[in-house]
Amino acid sequence: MTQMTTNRRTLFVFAGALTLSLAFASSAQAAGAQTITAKNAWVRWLPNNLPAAGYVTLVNASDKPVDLVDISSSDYGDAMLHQTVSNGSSQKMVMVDKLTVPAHGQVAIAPGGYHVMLEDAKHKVAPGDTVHLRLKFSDGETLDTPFAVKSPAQTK
Ligand SMILES: [Cu+2]
Repeated sequence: MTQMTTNRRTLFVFAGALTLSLAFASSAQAAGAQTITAKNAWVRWLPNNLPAAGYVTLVNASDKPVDLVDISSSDYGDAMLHQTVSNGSSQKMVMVDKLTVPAHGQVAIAPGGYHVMLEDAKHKVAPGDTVHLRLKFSDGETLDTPFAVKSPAQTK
């Protein structure tokens, strides 16, 4: 009797895991491989281990808005979406939880507006390098995006 209960429970857990993985596969399929694409991805590098800023334009090919909800990097310990806000003559940065890419539209993470603050480099990063950011979206899609590292002089 005890044996039967255990077997049944095992089977139940297994069925649950199977359903979950099937649901995951079908949602990834529904989203399509290329709902969001990234273009013009680059990093403004600063010397002396100062935080760098990542910039990219995100294009949404679908008919639904999609939010950028998380950013991580294998090259930096910390990657956060910030917005530069002007306050008269002064500027400050605020954290941004999510950024909406409009349906059939695009959003630019660009100087003067949004930037991806990149801190705590895991290894030496220099102009000419390529770093990778993983962008995660509200539809479950992730985008591994190469960013070209540029010196401040190259971006003027
Ligand atoms: Cu910042």
